[in-house]
Amino acid sequence: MSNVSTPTIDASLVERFRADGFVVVPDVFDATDMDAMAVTVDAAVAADQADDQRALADKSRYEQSFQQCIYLWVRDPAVARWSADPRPAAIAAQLLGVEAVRMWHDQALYKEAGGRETDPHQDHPYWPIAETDQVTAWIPLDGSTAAAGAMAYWPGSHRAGLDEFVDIFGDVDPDDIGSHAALRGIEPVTVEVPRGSVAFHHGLTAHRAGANVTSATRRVHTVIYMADGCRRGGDRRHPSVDIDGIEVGQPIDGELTPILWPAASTVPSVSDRVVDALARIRDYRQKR
Ligand SMILES: O=C(O)CCC(=O)C(=O)O
Repeated sequence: MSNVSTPTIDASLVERFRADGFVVVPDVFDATDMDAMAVTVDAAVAADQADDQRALADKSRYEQSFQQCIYLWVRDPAVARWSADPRPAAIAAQLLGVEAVRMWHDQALYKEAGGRETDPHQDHPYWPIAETDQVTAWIPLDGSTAAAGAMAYWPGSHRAGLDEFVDIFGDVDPDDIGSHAALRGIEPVTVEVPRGSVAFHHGLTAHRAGANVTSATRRVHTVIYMADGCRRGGDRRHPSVDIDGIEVGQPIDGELTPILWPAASTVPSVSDRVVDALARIRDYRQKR
């Protein structure tokens, strides 16, 4: 990990992120990186989904938006190498304007061919984190196109005073955050991301993704970063704080939330205790 050069991004990208709540940073990874990352994440997703042979039509409404494979880094050291890559972590720190960032968690989001749209939402309301200094790196392993389910963002929505839980997990259409009074007059912008580039969005930015009308799976890996020093903000359950016993008000600094920038000399890993605890609550996403 120590031999990759870490980018300092142009100030104009930081300004755009601060204004819009999202930004595409070009050429974070080269083609060799993307090939290797895709092979690695594909294998981890296949292992994660091995027991699930259901057709898309038999899945829940939420699962028809994407296969959500969370904490792949914990179970697969080959994925950990990519989830802990110092390049997007360094960019996340620059975007947030902080010295150090931790991982909140990683997840692959594979939208199958024919998969429905990802409903509009903000991320921060799903997380028991007091502060709102989080940013997601959304890394499309093939690049993203509107036809395959590119992301769309409401520019400036992270500054609109909105921190609204939208239940995208159930069987009925959720509230439409796009028609919230705080977002009046703002239209979502669909962003196609070239392969090797990374789209970053703030934890309060309202976003959605289109349906995948192509015949191939839209393959995306993501890493969520938070400023070091963020504290547990409530008792909403979440493995990233529950397993490490982080109490409300305490800084989030457990095994599951390692510092990713400044980069360590070795890829992070967790103890068997944490691996076992995570395996026991693999179905936590259905309980939200
Ligand atoms: O990839 C998607 O369809 C949605 C991604 C998303 O909501 C996120 O990364 O926060």
